[in-house]
Amino acid sequence: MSRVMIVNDSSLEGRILLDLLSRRGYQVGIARDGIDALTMVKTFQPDVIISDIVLPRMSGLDMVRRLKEAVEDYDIPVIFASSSDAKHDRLECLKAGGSDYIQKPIDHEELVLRVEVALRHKTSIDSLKRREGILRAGSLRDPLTGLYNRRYFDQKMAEELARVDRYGSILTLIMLDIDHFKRINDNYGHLVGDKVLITMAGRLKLNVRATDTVCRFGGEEFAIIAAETDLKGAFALAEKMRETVANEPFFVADGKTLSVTSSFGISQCSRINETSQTLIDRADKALYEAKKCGRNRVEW
Ligand code: GH3
Ligand code: MG
Ligand code: MG
Ligand code: MG
Repeated sequence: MSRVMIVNDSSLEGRILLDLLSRRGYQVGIARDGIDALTMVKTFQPDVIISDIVLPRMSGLDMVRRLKEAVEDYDIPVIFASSSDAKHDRLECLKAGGSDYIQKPIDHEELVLRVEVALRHKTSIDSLKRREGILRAGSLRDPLTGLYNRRYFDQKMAEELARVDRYGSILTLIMLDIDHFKRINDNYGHLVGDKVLITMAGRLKLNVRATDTVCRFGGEEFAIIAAETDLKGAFALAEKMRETVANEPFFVADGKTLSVTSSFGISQCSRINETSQTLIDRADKALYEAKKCGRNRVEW
């Protein structure tokens, strides 16, 4: 079943589109504005997005720009809906990264056809990616979260360490471990645990720069390779992530939320006898300290 995400701040319009598309057999989710949508993309994982342009907090155009920056190989088609019939507005939508444009008031037959076209594109891109092995197990991606996996982490670390050697650049490693994750699984089940991991992955990705690499290191552990970042910068980044995790509840099922915290350990690359393993070991040690000191903390 294909998933359609509607980004619309009018509950009436949202409702009408939801009814229309649900009747056509789509699974439909509604986000109220660009900020909501950025989070929801990670949990709902839409195949196509239908978005207003003018929205509270973050516009539809900014939302797509952010998604393109934050999400590797971004490929979710976005149909913009607007009451403007100005050429300038249509062009802005396409420039921002939208794939299509529909004029309001929305003609239902036209919208359904445009959704079908967008889904055909998405499906062919997905199968192309599968063929390339990007989504296959044994590739460089973790299938649950879509993040890079341990194998990619090892490659990337080797590259970055070579850069440190050659150019004397700075490199830090941040390890993150979800606090008491076993309890989440035990109390709510593995599917909820999985959902927390997916949401976590999304929050981490949306909080790093393009030069940082977020990986699922294993289980409920994540690693962020922060290039050109010193200890102070990495600490600020880890603190920001810690807050993003701890301050906003995680949506796990219809309306149900969970509070989640996480602990962080940081190590900075030295130029002498440093290997991926020595960096991991020091970050792990710091992480252990963070756990020992009460969790929901950053240590280095
Ligand atoms: P701590 O605060 O000390 O880190 O406690 P914890 O419970 O998070 O630590 P522990 O390492 O004992 O537990 C990790 C749990 O993560 C155990 C394992 O079943 C669970 N886990 C690992 N991978 C997955 C996964 O892909 N999905 C789900 N749902 N659970 C997973
Ligand atoms: Mg762990
Ligand atoms: Mg553990
Ligand atoms: Mg843990």
